[in-house]
Amino acid sequence: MKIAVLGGDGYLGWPTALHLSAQGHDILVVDNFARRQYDFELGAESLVPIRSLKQRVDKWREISGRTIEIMAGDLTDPEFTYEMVRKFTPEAVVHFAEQRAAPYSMIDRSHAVYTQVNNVVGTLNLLYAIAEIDPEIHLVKLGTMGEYGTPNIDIEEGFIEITHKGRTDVLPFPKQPGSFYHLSKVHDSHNIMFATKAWNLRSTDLNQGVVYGQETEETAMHSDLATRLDYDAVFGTVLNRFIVQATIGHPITVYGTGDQTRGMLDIRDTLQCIHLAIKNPAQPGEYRVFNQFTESFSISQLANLVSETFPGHVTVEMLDNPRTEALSHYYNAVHTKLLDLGLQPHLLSDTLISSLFGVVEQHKDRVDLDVMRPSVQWRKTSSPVREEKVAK
Ligand code: NAD
Ligand code: USQ
Repeated sequence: MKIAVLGGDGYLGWPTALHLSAQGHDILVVDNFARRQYDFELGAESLVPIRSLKQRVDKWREISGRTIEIMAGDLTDPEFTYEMVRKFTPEAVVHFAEQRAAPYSMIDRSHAVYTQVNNVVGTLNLLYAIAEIDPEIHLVKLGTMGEYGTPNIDIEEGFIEITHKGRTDVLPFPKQPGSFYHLSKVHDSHNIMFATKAWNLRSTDLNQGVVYGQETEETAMHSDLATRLDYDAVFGTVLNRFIVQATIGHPITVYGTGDQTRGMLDIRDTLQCIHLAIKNPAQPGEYRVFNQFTESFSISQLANLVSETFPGHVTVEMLDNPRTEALSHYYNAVHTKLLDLGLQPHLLSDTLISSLFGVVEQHKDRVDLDVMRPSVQWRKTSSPVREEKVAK
């Protein structure tokens, strides 16, 4: 198949592009390199060194004999987005290309606005391009489990049957997201559902949990094929951060009581899930939602797992939670649709954690302690424009 991987220079997009290419598909990678810019802005860097997109693609051609095409551009630019769809004529589009860090979206007004404009407008341009150029294209869009929040009932896969005053309907599951980033995904979901019905599109919304891990079968073939590993307090995700912290002898930073629970998955399962969604496309007019995670853990459980697996001494520090989120809460989310399609999960194991210790050990001299502690506070609004007005 011809598959466009949007955001294909990122943590998940790059290994997905490689994996789909290795399965024999023709791949186009699209990216505007915003992720590399955020690093400059934040003074942070991937722990594992990463090559430029061109170097990555050249190395892959040398190793596998397969070509991955590149188009550099921004999805918020409609001309670029239309041109990309028109020129490449994809059968499926995998859309990773969004600003994806909740803390980044909560820095201040301009980062919240940037996140929502980038994510919502990019997706809207893509929906129009697909509808006007080829409505047969299957859109596989990365959403997030965080769209649902933490309700006191079981979380269903996208939709819930509700009986109200004697009448029954199947309705989108209520959304209670916890950051302007997570809200952008909710807005995307509504736009995709509406456009799919209005224009008879095919779409799959993958509500993915927190991803951990760094190596996949293809990225492990050569260091030039490595994907990024973020550990800073803005882009680093929880288990990856805990593993880096344990390895360098930094306390593991549990926010709040550590009772908050999240659905999680191994990076290799992200690749498997995307491939399964593409192989089993949505029907015309169908908007479907898959909950893409394999296990749930509380933050304290993750801290304990890392402490117990690490061969040396580990300390755990309970920090005041910089976020606004429920701590003690019920969490039971359905996740059967991808298993029904054949997903074979890589469950979290001591072996995986130990192999990540190994990856971190190789690069631990690159850790910058200045970016480790949380710097963004959910409860504080800091808006330079407003402060200026107040000062006057
Ligand atoms: P990432 O930031 O590493 O990759 C996203 C890529 O998209 C980057 O390379 C960036 O430059 C590009 N991009 C952003 N805006 C763009 C635009 N307007 N036009 C073109 N390219 C643009 O993020 P990731 O961790 O690989 O996540 C990929 C997707 O998966 C995101 O949509 C994210 O919300 C979702 N997701 C990630 C996780 C996780 O734990 N990493 C979990 C659940 C869902
Ligand atoms: N946390 C800590 N200590 C840390 C870092 C995080 O206790 O050092 C806690 C947070 O308070 C939160 C949980 O760990 O309760 C998860 O935080 P995270 O930064 O790992 O993940 P999150 O902000 O939810 O975002 C990540 C990705 C995002 C994706 C989301 C999936 O960055 O793109 O959408 O995971 S989900 O969580 O299901 O919404």
